[in-house]
Amino acid sequence: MSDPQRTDMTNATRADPQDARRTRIVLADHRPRIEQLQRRLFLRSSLSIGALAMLSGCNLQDNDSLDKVLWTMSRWNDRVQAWLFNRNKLAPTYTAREITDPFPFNAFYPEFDAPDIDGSGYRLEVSGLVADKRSWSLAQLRGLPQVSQITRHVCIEGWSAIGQWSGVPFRTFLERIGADLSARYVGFKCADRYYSSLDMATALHPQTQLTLDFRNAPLPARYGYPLKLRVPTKLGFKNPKHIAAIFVTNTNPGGYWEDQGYNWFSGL
Ligand SMILES: Nc1nc2c(c(=O)[nH]1)N[C@H]1C(S)=C(S)[C@@H](COP(=O)(O)O)O[C@H]1N2
Ligand SMILES: [Mo]
Repeated sequence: MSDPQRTDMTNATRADPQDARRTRIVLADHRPRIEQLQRRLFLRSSLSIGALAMLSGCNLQDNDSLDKVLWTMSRWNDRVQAWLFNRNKLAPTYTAREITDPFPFNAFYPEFDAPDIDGSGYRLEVSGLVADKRSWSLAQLRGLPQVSQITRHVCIEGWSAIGQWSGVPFRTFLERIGADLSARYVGFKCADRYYSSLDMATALHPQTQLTLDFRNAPLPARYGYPLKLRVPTKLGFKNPKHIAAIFVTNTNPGGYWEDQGYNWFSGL
């Protein structure tokens, strides 16, 4: 990891030492966020924050403009990641012996607050750019072809764990509902007010799975009952649990963490 203060001050220093000092103070305040964004970029070789400040027309002197620069970086980062994303490259898979037990729980609330959903009355809502907007019961979802994977879940908070998830290949589901596969995004609304979204290429990736089971049994409440999306090519927060509704759209739906500054693409 390069030092953002050192690598990025060159332009600003040449322009005006006063500005450079103010910039350094602001950058120091936001160092973790900048480092998080920078890690996934190629700033070391291609673009400094100084250059980006000029591209985005910000002077990096107050929090508002720093936010603007960070959002500009993050949107540009999304485009680079989408362009680099290899539609056929598979995430590593593991053996049953390697499954992490107990598997960690995570959500924006403690485990005892995980929603308690009645599976018998459950219907998955479908909307947006799809031909067939009928809702789906769990029995109907279990009637679709099922696959299983043992993959690693990676949380941005610094832990990872290997789990086994089974369900419907998400591509199969999207084809079944007549989704417009040339649309840009698939959005997810969850029973706990969480929400997230994926680029269509990731939604169609062979390992992206509409998951009903964890370790060969229905998902327990803490891991997303009755339905979650398993996306082994993305960070954990792009794996929505307790899915209530799925929609296909050309407008980026954002997400719970995505809208608070976490990079939207967040590929692994
Ligand atoms: N509905 C919902 N889905 C969610 C979250 C959440 O708070 N609510 N947290 C996300 C995050 S940050 C992580 S790391 C994983 C955790 O999934 P797990 O409990 O199966 O480990 O769920 C993701 N999906
Ligand atoms: Mo996470």
